[in-house]
Amino acid sequence: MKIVLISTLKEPTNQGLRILSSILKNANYNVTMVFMTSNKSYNKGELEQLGLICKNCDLVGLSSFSEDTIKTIQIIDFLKKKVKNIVWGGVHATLYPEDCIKHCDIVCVGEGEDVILDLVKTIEKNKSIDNIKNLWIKKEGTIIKNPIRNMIDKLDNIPFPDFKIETHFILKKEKIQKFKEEDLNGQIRFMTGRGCPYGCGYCSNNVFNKLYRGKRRCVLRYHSINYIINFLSYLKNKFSSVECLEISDDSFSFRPLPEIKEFSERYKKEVGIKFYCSVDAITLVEEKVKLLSDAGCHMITSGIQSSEKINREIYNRNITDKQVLNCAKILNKFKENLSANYDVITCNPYEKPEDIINLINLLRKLPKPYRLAVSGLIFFPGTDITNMALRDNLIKKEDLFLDFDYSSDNGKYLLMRKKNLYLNLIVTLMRGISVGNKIGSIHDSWFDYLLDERRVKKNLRNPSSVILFIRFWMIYNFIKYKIIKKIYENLPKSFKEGYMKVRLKDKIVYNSKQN
Ligand code: B12
Ligand code: SF4
Repeated sequence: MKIVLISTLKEPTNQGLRILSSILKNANYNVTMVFMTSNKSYNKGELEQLGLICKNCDLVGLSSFSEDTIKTIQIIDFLKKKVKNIVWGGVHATLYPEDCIKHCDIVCVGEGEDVILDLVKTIEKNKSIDNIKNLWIKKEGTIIKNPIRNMIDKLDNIPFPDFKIETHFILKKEKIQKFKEEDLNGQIRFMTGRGCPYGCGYCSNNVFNKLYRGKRRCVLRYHSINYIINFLSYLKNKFSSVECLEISDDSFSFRPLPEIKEFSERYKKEVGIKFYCSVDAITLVEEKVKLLSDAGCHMITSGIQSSEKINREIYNRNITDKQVLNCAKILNKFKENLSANYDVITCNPYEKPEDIINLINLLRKLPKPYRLAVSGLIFFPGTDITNMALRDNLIKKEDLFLDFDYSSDNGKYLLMRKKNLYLNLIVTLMRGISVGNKIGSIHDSWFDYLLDERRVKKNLRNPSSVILFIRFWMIYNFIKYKIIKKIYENLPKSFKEGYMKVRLKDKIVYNSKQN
């Protein structure tokens, strides 16, 4: 059987699909992987090239995030008449099978490891696929919704993700080409565990946790340190250009201290490339950061998201401002070698002005240097916040998979959400690097002026000057991200490192992959 697995993510990385590829290859199936990386819809030529790769294949498997929905549907529509079986899986298919099934006759909900093998074997035997667990199947106008199987308990039983890039293709500059080591961009990502017990109201884990209730032994599952080190050593030996690892676990600090100790000691000796990871303020302790920093961790990201009240009451995140500040204090102790990143969410329609002011004041208390990422609240299908906002008529169904470039479309997003525009703009302008006497683009001394009660009220009541500012700022961002950044990316690495050292006089660690 010939199988083609296609990722429509913008980056040529997809651990889930790579695992499915390994599973099928281990069962002796002929698998080709194609990374259809693109920021925009595909053109006819790109689809035709994909059509040639999929010619005479028995099954196409697609994997996407919600933001890749339009591109994924384009591929399905194009291949529909050429390929008999097309299955759509991944995070978006799991969150929103009701919509995916309108476009694709087979949709995989949840983890796909056992499903893909069942599906391929059943097709091979020419039997009915109607009863395969996790699959939704559209047949003669009806939809069969099969139940979910249990979650995989022992992650170590899963084979290593497929990095045999000789059988992979990538879309680059409108051409589908053989995947080369350089397409990894010097970086690998690996999720060493799965699951997050918090299930915050806006996050995909909120949906996974509901979906798998009663279908798993525990929410958090880990690969053993042995598995992780063996896999990473294999990649390091295979790809000499890889110089950075992202541990993509939702929170690496979920792991108990003895495991982090074992990981750090072995990683330093056996892998030894710089890495970064995310943590959560509840499980982070100083000893964990020390071990990770000693092992080569040079950047840690922690989610703040909102002020304590909104985190608790709207997002169902039981994280206190005290825990946030404590986490920041710990990270700051390692500032010589480690940069601290924080994430916050803006444009939440349930926030009141005082909630946003509380968030701004919390961010002002974080010890510098740090980097702040600010994203507009994305309404992922199926999450509690989305269901609540749909019920309250605050969003429309069309808002569920906005085709946005979240990194540079902040202005567009702010204008679209409208509510509390002035305060959300201040939070957005705080994004970026905070060092010396600045938080992002705002000077410390400006906050009293900006947050003056009368000024806040006036600008919230009549946001016309705020709108004008945002429009100019969008033009500035367009020039910065679409023109200057592109030129900067092509400059020699030594120049960029020198420039960043001068720019960040304070001791924030420069990470070339993040700039
Ligand atoms: C690593 C990661 C990334 C990495 C790489 C992605 C990757 N998949 O390798 C990078 C950094 C590129 C990334 C980027 C973004 N990410 Co991200 N990311 C993750 C993260 C932390 C882990 C993904 C992962 O590796 N999972 C492990 C694998 C094994 O699981 P899986 O991919 O779901 O695959 C399984 C099943 O889904 C299924 N399956 C998958 N594909 C297929 C296909 C078929 C045919 C079948 C049958 C089954 C199947 O089987 C797999 C094995 O069980 C998740 C959070 C999470 N907990 O999953 C967020 C997550 C996927 N990201 C998310 C988002 C929003 C983004 C960004 C848009 C963020 C932003 N604001 O910019 C960007 C995308 C922009 C861009 N430029 O690409 C959201 C997506 C939500 C959604 N509804 O789409 C998630 C879920 C986090 C969240 N907020 O809830 N991300
Ligand atoms: S802590 Fe992070 S990963 Fe876990 S549910 Fe909340 S947002 Fe998602």
